Amino acid sequence: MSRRISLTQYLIEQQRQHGRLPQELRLLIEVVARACKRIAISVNKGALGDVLGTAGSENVQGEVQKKLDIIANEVLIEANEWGGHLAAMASEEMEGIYLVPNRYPQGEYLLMFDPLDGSSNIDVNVSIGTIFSVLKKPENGKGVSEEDFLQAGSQQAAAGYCVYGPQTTLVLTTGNGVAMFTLDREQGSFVLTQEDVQIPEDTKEFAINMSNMRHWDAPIKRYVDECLAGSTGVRGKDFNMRWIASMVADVHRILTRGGIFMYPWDQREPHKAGKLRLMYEANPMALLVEQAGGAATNARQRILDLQPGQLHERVAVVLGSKNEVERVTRYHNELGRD
Ligand code: AHM
Ligand code: MG
Repeated sequence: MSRRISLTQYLIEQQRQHGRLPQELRLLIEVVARACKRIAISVNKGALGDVLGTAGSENVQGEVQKKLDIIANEVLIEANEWGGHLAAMASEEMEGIYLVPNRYPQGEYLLMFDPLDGSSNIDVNVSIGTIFSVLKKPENGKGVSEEDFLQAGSQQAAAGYCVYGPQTTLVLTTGNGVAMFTLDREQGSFVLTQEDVQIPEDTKEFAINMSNMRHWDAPIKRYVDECLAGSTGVRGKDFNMRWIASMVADVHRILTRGGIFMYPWDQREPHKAGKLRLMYEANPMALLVEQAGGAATNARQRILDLQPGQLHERVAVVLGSKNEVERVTRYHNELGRD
Protein backbone atom coordinates (compact mmCIF):
# COMPACT_ATOMS: atom_id res chain seq x y z
CA MET A 1 0.00 0.00 0.00
CA SER A 2 1.36 3.43 -0.86
CA ARG A 3 2.20 5.67 2.06
CA ARG A 4 -0.59 8.01 3.14
CA ILE A 5 0.68 11.48 3.88
CA SER A 6 -1.48 13.68 6.05
CA LEU A 7 -1.59 17.47 5.76
CA THR A 8 0.38 17.72 9.03
CA GLN A 9 3.07 15.36 7.76
CA TYR A 10 3.27 17.19 4.45
CA LEU A 11 3.71 20.53 6.19
CA ILE A 12 6.35 19.20 8.58
CA GLU A 13 8.24 17.72 5.63
CA GLN A 14 8.04 21.07 3.85
CA GLN A 15 9.42 22.71 6.95
CA ARG A 16 12.33 20.23 7.12
CA GLN A 17 13.19 20.09 3.44
CA HIS A 18 12.82 23.67 2.44
CA GLY A 19 13.22 25.39 5.78
CA ARG A 20 10.93 28.10 4.51
CA LEU A 21 7.76 27.22 6.30
CA PRO A 22 7.84 28.83 9.74
CA GLN A 23 6.23 26.94 12.60
CA GLU A 24 3.57 29.64 13.14
CA LEU A 25 2.55 29.48 9.50
CA ARG A 26 2.27 25.72 9.66
CA LEU A 27 0.00 25.94 12.69
CA LEU A 28 -2.07 28.60 11.01
CA ILE A 29 -2.63 26.43 7.93
CA GLU A 30 -3.59 23.48 10.11
CA VAL A 31 -6.12 25.58 11.99
CA VAL A 32 -7.64 26.85 8.73
CA ALA A 33 -7.85 23.24 7.51
CA ARG A 34 -9.60 22.26 10.74
CA ALA A 35 -12.09 25.06 10.29
CA CYS A 36 -12.74 23.87 6.73
CA LYS A 37 -13.54 20.41 8.08
CA ARG A 38 -16.14 21.95 10.38
CA ILE A 39 -17.59 23.96 7.52
CA ALA A 40 -17.70 20.79 5.38
CA ILE A 41 -19.77 19.10 8.10
CA SER A 42 -22.31 21.94 8.07
CA VAL A 43 -22.40 21.99 4.26
CA ASN A 44 -23.04 18.24 4.17
CA LYS A 45 -25.92 18.47 6.64
CA GLY A 46 -27.79 20.84 4.34
CA ALA A 47 -31.49 21.08 5.14
CA LEU A 48 -31.06 18.63 8.06
CA GLY A 49 -28.76 21.10 9.78
CA ASP A 50 -30.96 24.12 9.03
CA VAL A 51 -28.08 25.75 7.17
CA LEU A 52 -29.80 26.53 3.88
CA GLY A 53 -31.47 29.78 2.85
CA THR A 54 -30.79 33.42 3.56
CA ALA A 55 -29.88 34.91 6.91
CA GLY A 56 -31.94 38.08 6.42
CA SER A 57 -28.89 40.36 6.44
CA GLU A 58 -26.53 42.01 3.94
CA ASN A 59 -22.75 42.18 3.89
CA VAL A 60 -20.68 45.32 3.41
CA GLN A 61 -20.99 45.08 -0.36
CA GLY A 62 -24.81 45.02 -0.14
CA GLU A 63 -25.08 41.32 -0.99
CA VAL A 64 -27.70 39.20 0.76
CA GLN A 65 -25.99 36.87 3.23
CA LYS A 66 -26.83 33.18 3.30
CA LYS A 67 -26.94 31.32 6.61
CA LEU A 68 -23.84 29.38 5.58
CA ASP A 69 -21.92 32.60 4.77
CA ILE A 70 -22.35 33.58 8.41
CA ILE A 71 -21.75 30.12 9.87
CA ALA A 72 -18.52 29.69 7.86
CA ASN A 73 -17.32 33.15 8.85
CA GLU A 74 -17.89 32.40 12.54
CA VAL A 75 -16.20 29.00 12.32
CA LEU A 76 -13.08 30.55 10.76
CA ILE A 77 -12.90 33.32 13.35
CA GLU A 78 -13.47 31.04 16.33
CA ALA A 79 -10.90 28.53 15.10
CA ASN A 80 -8.21 31.12 14.43
CA GLU A 81 -8.51 33.80 17.10
CA TRP A 82 -6.96 31.99 20.05
CA GLY A 83 -3.97 30.13 18.56
CA GLY A 84 -1.44 32.92 18.90
CA HIS A 85 -0.34 32.85 15.26
CA LEU A 86 -2.49 35.73 14.01
CA ALA A 87 -2.54 39.47 14.46
CA ALA A 88 -5.83 40.05 12.65
CA MET A 89 -8.30 38.69 10.13
CA ALA A 90 -10.36 40.18 7.31
CA SER A 91 -13.33 38.59 5.61
CA GLU A 92 -15.55 39.24 2.63
CA GLU A 93 -18.44 39.08 5.12
CA MET A 94 -17.14 41.71 7.60
CA GLU A 95 -16.84 45.43 7.04
CA GLY A 96 -13.63 46.07 8.96
CA ILE A 97 -10.71 43.96 10.09
CA TYR A 98 -11.09 41.61 13.07
CA LEU A 99 -8.39 42.07 15.68
CA VAL A 100 -7.35 39.12 17.77
CA PRO A 101 -8.94 39.79 21.19
CA ASN A 102 -6.56 41.07 23.89
CA ARG A 103 -7.03 37.96 26.00
CA TYR A 104 -5.09 35.94 23.40
CA PRO A 105 -1.47 36.28 22.31
CA GLN A 106 -0.90 38.08 19.03
CA GLY A 107 1.07 36.49 16.23
CA GLU A 108 2.66 37.96 13.14
CA TYR A 109 0.30 36.80 10.40
CA LEU A 110 -2.78 38.28 8.79
CA LEU A 111 -5.50 35.99 7.49
CA MET A 112 -8.03 36.91 4.82
CA PHE A 113 -10.89 34.75 3.65
CA ASP A 114 -14.01 34.40 1.59
CA PRO A 115 -15.68 32.03 4.06
CA LEU A 116 -18.22 30.61 1.60
CA ASP A 117 -17.57 31.26 -2.04
CA GLY A 118 -20.24 30.54 -4.63
CA SER A 119 -23.08 31.30 -2.19
CA SER A 120 -25.70 31.14 -4.95
CA ASN A 121 -24.96 27.41 -5.21
CA ILE A 122 -25.56 26.54 -1.54
CA ASP A 123 -29.27 25.83 -1.76
CA VAL A 124 -29.03 23.91 -5.03
CA ASN A 125 -26.40 21.42 -3.79
CA VAL A 126 -23.63 22.46 -6.18
CA SER A 127 -19.95 22.79 -5.20
CA ILE A 128 -18.98 25.75 -3.02
CA GLY A 129 -15.80 26.55 -1.10
CA THR A 130 -13.67 28.58 1.29
CA ILE A 131 -10.81 30.70 -0.08
CA PHE A 132 -7.98 31.99 2.13
CA SER A 133 -4.86 34.09 1.88
CA VAL A 134 -2.08 34.69 4.42
CA LEU A 135 0.14 37.76 4.68
CA LYS A 136 2.78 38.73 7.18
CA LYS A 137 2.09 41.82 9.24
CA PRO A 138 4.60 44.52 8.27
CA GLU A 139 7.16 45.13 10.99
CA ASN A 140 6.38 48.74 11.74
CA GLY A 141 6.27 48.53 15.52
CA LYS A 142 2.65 49.67 15.48
CA GLY A 143 -0.62 47.93 16.25
CA VAL A 144 -2.52 46.25 13.45
CA SER A 145 -4.49 48.41 11.05
CA GLU A 146 -6.37 47.90 7.81
CA GLU A 147 -3.40 49.38 5.97
CA ASP A 148 -1.28 46.38 6.98
CA PHE A 149 -3.51 44.20 4.81
CA LEU A 150 -3.03 46.34 1.71
CA GLN A 151 -0.09 44.38 0.33
CA ALA A 152 0.32 43.11 -3.22
CA GLY A 153 -0.64 39.47 -3.77
CA SER A 154 3.00 38.62 -4.51
CA GLN A 155 3.61 39.07 -0.76
CA GLN A 156 1.29 36.21 0.25
CA ALA A 157 2.99 33.69 2.52
CA ALA A 158 0.38 31.05 1.74
CA ALA A 159 -2.93 30.74 -0.07
CA GLY A 160 -5.48 28.07 -0.73
CA TYR A 161 -9.05 26.98 -0.88
CA CYS A 162 -11.22 24.12 0.24
CA VAL A 163 -13.85 22.94 -2.21
CA TYR A 164 -16.98 21.28 -0.79
CA GLY A 165 -18.07 19.10 -3.68
CA PRO A 166 -18.51 15.36 -4.23
CA GLN A 167 -15.21 15.28 -2.34
CA THR A 168 -13.91 17.86 0.11
CA THR A 169 -10.52 18.90 -1.20
CA LEU A 170 -8.03 21.35 0.27
CA VAL A 171 -5.67 22.97 -2.22
CA LEU A 172 -2.65 24.77 -0.88
CA THR A 173 0.47 26.70 -1.78
CA THR A 174 3.14 28.05 0.52
CA GLY A 175 5.10 29.35 -2.46
CA ASN A 176 6.63 26.01 -3.34
CA GLY A 177 4.17 24.51 -5.83
CA VAL A 178 0.58 23.43 -5.31
CA ALA A 179 -0.62 20.35 -3.41
CA MET A 180 -4.11 18.86 -3.07
CA PHE A 181 -5.46 17.02 -0.03
CA THR A 182 -8.68 15.00 0.04
CA LEU A 183 -10.68 14.80 3.25
CA ASP A 184 -10.90 11.24 4.55
CA ARG A 185 -14.21 11.51 6.37
CA GLU A 186 -13.77 8.30 8.39
CA GLN A 187 -10.36 9.35 9.68
CA GLY A 188 -11.23 13.04 9.83
CA SER A 189 -7.97 14.04 8.18
CA PHE A 190 -6.78 15.62 4.96
CA VAL A 191 -4.64 13.20 2.94
CA LEU A 192 -2.21 14.28 0.23
CA THR A 193 -3.67 13.18 -3.10
CA GLN A 194 -1.73 15.29 -5.60
CA GLU A 195 1.57 17.09 -5.46
CA ASP A 196 3.21 19.45 -7.91
CA VAL A 197 -0.06 20.34 -9.65
CA GLN A 198 0.56 21.70 -13.17
CA ILE A 199 -1.89 23.53 -15.43
CA PRO A 200 -1.42 22.69 -19.12
CA GLU A 201 -0.32 25.77 -21.10
CA ASP A 202 -3.01 25.30 -23.73
CA THR A 203 -6.67 24.49 -23.38
CA LYS A 204 -9.92 24.04 -25.28
CA GLU A 205 -12.18 24.99 -22.40
CA PHE A 206 -13.26 28.44 -21.25
CA ALA A 207 -15.38 29.62 -18.32
CA ILE A 208 -17.28 32.90 -18.33
CA ASN A 209 -20.81 34.01 -17.49
CA MET A 210 -22.10 34.31 -21.07
CA SER A 211 -25.29 36.06 -19.97
CA ASN A 212 -23.20 39.22 -19.53
CA MET A 213 -21.95 39.16 -23.11
CA ARG A 214 -23.79 42.29 -24.21
CA HIS A 215 -22.06 44.27 -21.45
CA TRP A 216 -18.50 43.17 -22.23
CA ASP A 217 -15.60 45.16 -23.54
CA ALA A 218 -14.52 44.50 -27.16
CA PRO A 219 -11.38 42.41 -26.37
CA ILE A 220 -13.30 39.89 -24.24
CA LYS A 221 -15.99 39.67 -26.89
CA ARG A 222 -13.33 39.09 -29.53
CA TYR A 223 -11.71 36.30 -27.51
CA VAL A 224 -14.99 34.49 -26.78
CA ASP A 225 -16.24 34.95 -30.37
CA GLU A 226 -13.04 33.32 -31.60
CA CYS A 227 -13.53 30.39 -29.21
CA LEU A 228 -17.13 30.00 -30.35
CA ALA A 229 -16.10 30.03 -34.02
CA GLY A 230 -14.32 26.74 -33.27
CA SER A 231 -12.40 24.74 -35.83
CA THR A 232 -13.58 26.85 -38.75
CA GLY A 233 -12.47 30.13 -37.13
CA VAL A 234 -9.08 31.73 -36.49
CA ARG A 235 -8.33 29.42 -33.56
CA GLY A 236 -8.71 26.33 -35.72
CA LYS A 237 -10.09 24.20 -32.87
CA ASP A 238 -13.37 23.66 -31.07
CA PHE A 239 -13.79 24.94 -27.52
CA ASN A 240 -15.99 23.64 -24.74
CA MET A 241 -17.55 25.87 -22.08
CA ARG A 242 -18.16 25.47 -18.32
CA TRP A 243 -19.55 27.92 -15.77
CA ILE A 244 -20.22 26.67 -12.25
CA ALA A 245 -20.74 30.12 -10.68
CA SER A 246 -18.43 29.06 -7.83
CA MET A 247 -14.98 30.43 -8.48
CA VAL A 248 -13.54 27.72 -6.24
CA ALA A 249 -15.08 24.96 -8.33
CA ASP A 250 -14.12 26.60 -11.64
CA VAL A 251 -10.52 27.13 -10.49
CA HIS A 252 -10.40 23.58 -9.16
CA ARG A 253 -11.31 22.26 -12.60
CA ILE A 254 -8.62 24.44 -14.16
CA LEU A 255 -5.96 23.23 -11.71
CA THR A 256 -7.04 19.67 -12.48
CA ARG A 257 -7.27 19.71 -16.28
CA GLY A 258 -6.56 23.23 -17.54
CA GLY A 259 -8.85 25.91 -18.91
CA ILE A 260 -9.37 29.64 -18.66
CA PHE A 261 -11.63 31.48 -16.20
CA MET A 262 -12.76 35.04 -16.84
CA TYR A 263 -14.78 37.49 -14.79
CA PRO A 264 -14.06 40.67 -16.70
CA TRP A 265 -14.99 44.29 -16.15
CA ASP A 266 -18.34 45.00 -17.79
CA GLN A 267 -20.67 47.91 -18.40
CA ARG A 268 -23.33 46.92 -15.88
CA GLU A 269 -21.52 48.80 -13.13
CA PRO A 270 -18.74 50.63 -15.00
CA HIS A 271 -17.26 52.19 -11.86
CA LYS A 272 -16.45 48.72 -10.48
CA ALA A 273 -13.27 47.06 -11.75
CA GLY A 274 -15.00 43.68 -11.72
CA LYS A 275 -17.23 41.47 -9.59
CA LEU A 276 -14.64 39.46 -7.70
CA ARG A 277 -12.64 40.68 -4.75
CA LEU A 278 -8.89 41.21 -5.00
CA MET A 279 -7.93 40.26 -1.45
CA TYR A 280 -10.21 37.28 -0.81
CA GLU A 281 -10.63 35.75 -4.26
CA ALA A 282 -8.27 37.02 -6.97
CA ASN A 283 -4.98 37.13 -5.04
CA PRO A 284 -5.12 33.65 -3.47
CA MET A 285 -6.34 32.08 -6.72
CA ALA A 286 -3.69 33.95 -8.74
CA LEU A 287 -0.94 32.64 -6.46
CA LEU A 288 -2.20 29.06 -6.75
CA VAL A 289 -2.53 29.32 -10.52
CA GLU A 290 0.94 30.82 -10.98
CA GLN A 291 2.44 28.24 -8.65
CA ALA A 292 0.91 25.59 -10.91
CA GLY A 293 2.48 27.12 -14.03
CA GLY A 294 -0.56 29.13 -15.16
CA ALA A 295 -1.11 32.88 -15.39
CA ALA A 296 -3.49 35.38 -13.80
CA THR A 297 -4.16 38.96 -14.90
CA ASN A 298 -6.82 41.63 -14.55
CA ALA A 299 -6.91 41.49 -18.38
CA ARG A 300 -4.02 43.97 -18.55
CA GLN A 301 -1.59 43.37 -15.68
CA ARG A 302 -0.46 40.53 -13.47
CA ILE A 303 -2.89 40.30 -10.53
CA LEU A 304 -0.14 39.58 -8.01
CA ASP A 305 1.52 42.94 -8.85
CA LEU A 306 -1.56 45.02 -8.11
CA GLN A 307 -1.26 47.34 -5.13
CA PRO A 308 -4.59 47.17 -3.26
CA GLY A 309 -6.13 50.48 -2.26
CA GLN A 310 -8.95 49.07 -0.13
CA LEU A 311 -9.78 45.88 1.72
CA HIS A 312 -12.92 45.09 -0.27
CA GLU A 313 -11.53 46.20 -3.62
CA ARG A 314 -12.85 44.47 -6.72
CA VAL A 315 -10.89 43.40 -9.74
CA ALA A 316 -11.33 41.86 -13.19
CA VAL A 317 -9.98 38.31 -13.31
CA VAL A 318 -8.54 36.27 -16.18
CA LEU A 319 -6.71 33.16 -15.03
CA GLY A 320 -5.70 29.64 -16.01
CA SER A 321 -3.78 28.10 -18.90
CA LYS A 322 -0.88 30.39 -19.66
CA ASN A 323 -1.17 30.78 -23.43
CA GLU A 324 -4.87 31.60 -23.27
CA VAL A 325 -4.48 34.14 -20.45
CA GLU A 326 -1.65 35.78 -22.39
CA ARG A 327 -3.86 35.95 -25.48
CA VAL A 328 -6.75 37.64 -23.62
CA THR A 329 -4.33 40.06 -21.97
CA ARG A 330 -2.70 40.84 -25.32
CA TYR A 331 -6.11 41.56 -26.91
CA HIS A 332 -6.80 44.08 -24.15
CA ASN A 333 -3.41 45.72 -24.27
CA GLU A 334 -3.56 45.98 -28.09
CA LEU A 335 -6.94 47.66 -28.13
CA GLY A 336 -6.96 49.61 -24.92
CA ARG A 337 -9.92 51.08 -23.02
CA ASP A 338 -10.00 54.22 -20.87
P1 AHM B 1 -19.70 35.13 -3.68
O1 AHM B 1 -18.35 35.23 -3.04
O2 AHM B 1 -20.67 36.12 -3.13
O3 AHM B 1 -20.24 33.75 -3.71
O4 AHM B 1 -19.54 35.63 -5.22
C1 AHM B 1 -18.47 35.20 -6.00
C2 AHM B 1 -18.95 34.22 -7.05
C3 AHM B 1 -17.82 33.43 -7.66
O5 AHM B 1 -17.58 32.28 -6.93
C4 AHM B 1 -18.34 33.13 -9.03
O6 AHM B 1 -17.31 32.95 -9.98
C5 AHM B 1 -19.18 34.32 -9.36
O7 AHM B 1 -19.53 34.92 -8.12
C6 AHM B 1 -20.44 33.93 -10.09
O8 AHM B 1 -21.08 35.07 -10.52
P2 AHM B 1 -22.39 35.05 -11.44
O9 AHM B 1 -23.53 34.97 -10.48
O10 AHM B 1 -22.33 36.32 -12.20
O11 AHM B 1 -22.33 33.84 -12.32
MG1 MG C 1 -16.65 34.71 -3.23
